[in-house]
Amino acid sequence: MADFEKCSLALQKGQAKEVVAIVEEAITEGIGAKTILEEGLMSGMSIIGVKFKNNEVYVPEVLIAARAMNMGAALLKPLLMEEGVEPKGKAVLGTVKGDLHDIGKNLVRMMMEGKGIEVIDLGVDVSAEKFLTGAKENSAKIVCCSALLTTTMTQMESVVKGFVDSGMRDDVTIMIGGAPVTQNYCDSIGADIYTADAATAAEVAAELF
Ligand code: B1M
Repeated sequence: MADFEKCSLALQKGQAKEVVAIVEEAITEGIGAKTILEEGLMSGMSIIGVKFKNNEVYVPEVLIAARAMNMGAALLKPLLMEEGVEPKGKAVLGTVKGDLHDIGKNLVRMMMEGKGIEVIDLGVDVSAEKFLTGAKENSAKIVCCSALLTTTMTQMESVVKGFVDSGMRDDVTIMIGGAPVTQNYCDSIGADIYTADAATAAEVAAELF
């Protein structure tokens, strides 16, 4: 039986090989991808978050934990995909300018792809202009912005403004999320939809299509 406690500890130590092995074991045992993600991976990452806040671990440790998390999560991607689903529509996705956090964004991508949505991932540190060009070039109907810092979430307002100024505001639905983001903030900047987690973001996006 895959040991999620061990997986969480390995993730916290950045032992990517160990994390990958336990995730593979859990998949073989037929445990659901969502359970593996939440109990094996995200549990470890939230402990790292608390330790990071309390200065018990520092950026290098967090980076190797994040690498282990991304490697484990990548194995779950095929399980999150619905077999034979035709692409429902296109979304562009990115972490806003000045922000390098990509784990939550990657989860949003995986969950959306799992719902049959084609996701154009613009990466991290994405400027308002890049969101605009990305949406235009790909004729994307949904624009997804992720932010993890209180100092960078304000970039989401620039993204909304960019679409207003270019006359494209009515062509897209702007979805926002990330730890510091709230429904109130979404309302205040004129974005369309706030969701608290990646799975809900994907459900809502699929409904929009
Ligand atoms: Co950063 N960091 N970090 N960090 N980091 C936080 C966010 C912080 C809360 C830690 C803390 O102090 N407790 C804090 C922010 C404080 C604040 O602004 N309020 C912080 C800080 C301060 C910083 C630096 C400034 C530290 C420094 O250098 N002094 C620096 C900034 C760098 C930059 O971006 N310019 C920094 C750097 C880093 C690392 C590079 C070391 C690393 C990132 C590695 C990577 O992403 N590849 C890192 C990490 C890993 C974290 C923590 C520990 C974990 C974040 C994470 O991946 N969580 C984090 C503490 C924490 O969150 N507890 C912290 C797991 C992930 C699944 O959750 O991304 O929230 P999350 O995604 C969730 C939801 O938010 C939602 O779905 C997911 C769940 O399903 N969601 C969406 C996300 N995007 C969405 C979009 C949607 C919908 C839902 O629609 C479009």
